[in-house]
Formats: sequence, structure tokens, C-alpha cells
Amino acid sequence: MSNENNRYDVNQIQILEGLEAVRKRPGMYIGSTGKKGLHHLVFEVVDNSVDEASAGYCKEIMVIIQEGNYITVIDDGRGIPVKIHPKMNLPAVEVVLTLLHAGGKFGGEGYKVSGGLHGVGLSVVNALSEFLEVEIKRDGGIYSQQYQRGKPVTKLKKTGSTAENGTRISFLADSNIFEEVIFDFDYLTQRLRELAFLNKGLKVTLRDERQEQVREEVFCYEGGIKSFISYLNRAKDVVHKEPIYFNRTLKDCELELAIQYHTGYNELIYSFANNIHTYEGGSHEFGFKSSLTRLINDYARKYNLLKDSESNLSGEDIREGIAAVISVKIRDPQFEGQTKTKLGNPEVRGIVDSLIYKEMGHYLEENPTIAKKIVEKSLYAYRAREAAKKARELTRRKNALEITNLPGKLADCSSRDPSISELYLVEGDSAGGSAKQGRDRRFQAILPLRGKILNVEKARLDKILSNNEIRTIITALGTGISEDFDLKKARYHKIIIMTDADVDGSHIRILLLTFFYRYMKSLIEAGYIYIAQPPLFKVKKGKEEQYFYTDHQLEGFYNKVGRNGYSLQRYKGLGEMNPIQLWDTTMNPETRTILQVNLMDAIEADNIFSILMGDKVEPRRQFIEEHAHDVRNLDI
Ligand code: 0RA
Repeated sequence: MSNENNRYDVNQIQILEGLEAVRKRPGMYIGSTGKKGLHHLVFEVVDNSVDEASAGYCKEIMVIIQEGNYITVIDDGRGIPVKIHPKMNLPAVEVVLTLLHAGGKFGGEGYKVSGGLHGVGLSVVNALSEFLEVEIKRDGGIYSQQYQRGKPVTKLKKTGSTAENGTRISFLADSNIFEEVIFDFDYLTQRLRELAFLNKGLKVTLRDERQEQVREEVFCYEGGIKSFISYLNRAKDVVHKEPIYFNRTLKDCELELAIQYHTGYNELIYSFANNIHTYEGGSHEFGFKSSLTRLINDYARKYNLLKDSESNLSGEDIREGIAAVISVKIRDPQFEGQTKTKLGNPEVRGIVDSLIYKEMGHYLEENPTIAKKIVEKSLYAYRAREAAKKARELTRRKNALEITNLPGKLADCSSRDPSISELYLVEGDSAGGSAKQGRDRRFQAILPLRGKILNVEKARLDKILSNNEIRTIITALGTGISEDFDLKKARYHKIIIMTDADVDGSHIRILLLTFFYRYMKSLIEAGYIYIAQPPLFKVKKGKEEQYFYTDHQLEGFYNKVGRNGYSLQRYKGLGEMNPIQLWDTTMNPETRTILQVNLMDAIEADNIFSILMGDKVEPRRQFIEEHAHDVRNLDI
């Protein structure tokens, strides 16, 4: 055997082992085999097309969901190279589709921007697809090849001639791997819209051909992240009409920033590195925050807008009511943190800081009216914060938030070990009653909540603290709130939100998540917040009873056994279950499913919350209308 052949064999083995590893432990490569992982396949392919766009070669991307949940992604980029890869002795496209981590561009040339969480490579999508077909237009020809479960079943063939360039990838996710292969239009919409915002001028189309009535959305924003800000603030009254915007490059770091203040109180910062949403922030976000704080303080001092008695404005004061999108593109992004969504690269902090200080400094000098409004708003926040601090000290002295005064409505558990203790936040007194009877009182505590807790969006901290339901929650948790928050004092390491599967229920859930996100973020970061999953249906035949948690599960059951002789009960609320049923289906740790909430879920809830509770009527009407057909879309 010649050396060449030897090498070829070694490469083949390497490829097969790679694909096998992906199929054996898909979670390692795409996070999960649930909904998120499934949709990740689409984003993985799209990210490659977006890379082509970032490199300046692709103007349009189209994603089609076809019958049978077949996905097709088409772009007009350069097309995946088809020439024989000298080292592997295979067409380059075959290497890209079969070799683990060959997703990157060969040789490391050009502006490779994808990375981190995404960028696991097309080979992973291929390995996890029952069937995949690639068609490439490049070098004057049309080429195509087919695969099954990652392995080529045809050679790369030239099927025609064309002057065009581009790539089309169609795949059918493997139903042996994924829990269910059904794509969610709205879920895909979210990310595709985001990508269109982040890549100015790129046209992204999503088309759903599964039903006779084809559904299509086109996203294309000439304003880029400036349009993103307008979109985020669409339900808000804004302080200045035009977002503050600039795009600059320094030392290989491209920074795009858009800011717009609104009249509300919360801060919303979306940061991205190479098109990846950095939920956990990182160096670019640090740079932004420190620069903005310094800049506004310097400006306020320069124009004598601070009284002598007033110390520096804090970052929090300055960011009250801000919506900001920060997007950086860098050569070699390092993603860190629990969910690999925190930008590491230390050099980025200084670059972002100095770019913002300089560019936004110019902006403030040129727009003194807006600059003064921002300072005034920050001062207002500063004074309110001082007042809130005093109010809080007062409350604290009154002992109202001390653990010694546990709320009467709380049915506490006997355990004092937080690591095994659970707190159920239950919607309504009647479900609360069932939960109290059904629970295992050794480690499960129940706190019934009455009605909508409070419109946290419009209220400041001092007001929030005076709300009864909120105080009850804070007291039960034992952690304190905001600046006084102390995770170590948490009395339960599982805090489980249990609401009805209807609009009111999801409303309360969104509200609670928003409250936790804004005032007790570390609870979410620590993974202490969960959502209970009560069943939606009970099917009964004689003595035999079975519960189902999704429409899909129920359908599956009917498909297997038929409908005859079964009576169906649809649960509208938790109150319809007796204590034993509630325990069996939703609370028993041996059999229940509870969903752990992560920061991304909470941010999403916060978003929905702003729309539902914000100042403007139209976006709310639109949101409710869009989701009226499927209430479960509200589910987080
Ligand atoms: C490898 C190298 C080059 C482009 C691509 C892959 C590529 C991949 C995908 C996936 C979907 N669409 C895509 N478009 C391109 C660089 C090609 C060159 O240097 O000409």
C-alpha cells in the first residue's frame, strides 16, 4: 500500500469515528435532542450562510420548512468548494460535510466570524440527519451529492451548468435521535429576524410549506441594529426619536452600537459577538458599561448638571430606561461561562470602551438637548434610588422582611436544608389547597399567590416592595432583594412556578420570571428557578387512566391504540385535579418533569412582558392576536 492510501484509510476511519461520536452523544454537540437541539440544526446551516454574507459574498438566505418537516436552506454565497481537497483526497464539500470540526474555512484565511456555540460544523447536521442533500453552484457548474446519517450515498456529481453561485442544503432530521421532528415557525422567526438585524441589508426569508396555506416572512433591515432598537422599543415611549448609532473598527474589532432611552425603568442590553447572542455578557458589555458611566458623569460635571452634594451617578442610574444593542465582530472569539455565552477576550473591553467614549462623546457634544435629557433621567433615577434605599431601611427596621416573620400563607416544609427544599409558587388558593394536601411536607413548601401579582414594569423598587404578593415571595425566599440580595440565604434551591395552562397562567408565569430576572437574577443564574409541567389531558377507559402533557403525546397515544372507548378530559386549571392527582402528575420528584429556567428564557419572558405591560396598545394587540390561535406559544 502506498503512503497516500494509508493516509486515506486513516482519514476514513477518523471520519467514521467522528460521525459515530456525534450520533452517540448528540447532546455534546448540539446541547440537547429536544426542541432547542433540533432547531439548532437549522441555525448551524444558516450560520454558514451568514458567514458568507459577513465576508461580503451573500445577499440572500432562504429557509424553507417543507412537508414532513424537511428543511431547505438556500443562499447565494460563493458555494462550498468542490475541488479535490489534496490532503483528504476527497471533494472539499465532502470533507466539510463529514469531517468533524472541518466547518471552518480552510487555511484560516478571510474574516471567519462564526464560532463558539454555533460553528460545530455542517458535519454535525449531516450526522444527525436521516437524509441530506447538498447542491452547489460554483465554477460554472451545478454539483450535487446525497448522504444518509452522515455517510455519502452518492459521489459528488456535476448535474448541469450555471453562471450563478450558491449553496442549497436540504435535510431531514433523524427521528431516531430527536424527541420529535417538528419545527416551530415562531422559534425560527426569532433567530432569523435577529440575524437580519445583525447583518445590515441581508435578506432572510422564512417559508413554511407544511400547510396548503403557505406562510412566509421576509426580514431585511437597511438600518441594521438601529432598526433592532426601534423594534425592541416599539411598545415604549422614547426619550429621543432617533437611536444613537455608530459603527467603527479599531484593532481588528468591529463595533456596532445602537442606544435609545425610553421613559420606563428597566434596562435592556443585548450584546452579540460574531452574531452570537452573549446572554451572559462579557468583555464587550463591560467595556460598554464602564465607558457609558464615565462618559455621562464627565459630561454632567463639565456642564455643572450635578449638585455639589450629589456624588457620582451610578451605572444603574445611567442605564435606567436604556435599550442598547452592542455587536462586535472579532477574529478569534472566546466564549466562556455556564452556557458558553459570555465573551472572554480581555482586549475587547478596552477597545469597546475607548471607541464608545470617543464616538458617543462626539454625539453628546453635537446633541446637547438629548444629552441633557439623558443626564436628567439619570439624576431622577439617582434620587429615586436614594429614596428607595431609605424606604427599604425603614421596611427592614420594621422587620417585615426578616425570616422570623414568615408569611402566614406559606405552608413551609419541615426541612431546613435548602439544597433539598422546594418552594412551589402556586396560582390561586384552590390549587394552593390541593398542593398543600398533596405535597410531601418534609421538603415541599407551598405558597399560593392570589391574582396578578403586580405590574412590575411600571413600578419602581420602593413601590414593588410594598406589594403584598411580592413581599410574601421575598420573605419566603429569605434572600432579600436587589442590592441586598444574597443567594446564600435562599431557603430553597428549587423554586417551582406552577400555573394553569391558560392565558392567565402564562401571564402570571411571565410576570414572575420577569420579576426574578430584574430583581433576583442570581436565582436564575444559579439554576434555582423551575417551571412545573402539569398535564393537559387525562384519558380514561374503565379503571385505566393516563395523563398527557402535550398535544403531540396525546396524538401519539391515539395513533397507537385508537380513540374507541376512551374518554378525554382537558385540564383547564390545576384546580381540576385533586391532591393525589396533583402529586402523581406534577409534584412527585420520581415521576414529574420540571423545566429549569435559564437566562435566555427569562430574557424572553422579560421581552414578552414589556409588550404585554408596556405603554403602547398596538404592539400588545398585535401580540395577542398573533398568539391567540395557539395559547401554548406563550409558554416559556
Ligand atoms: C467552506 C469554504 C468556503 C465556503 C463555505 C465552506 C461555505 C459553506 C456554506 C454552507 C452553507 N452555505 C455555504 N457557503 C459557503 C469558502 C469558499 C471560497 O473560498 O471560495
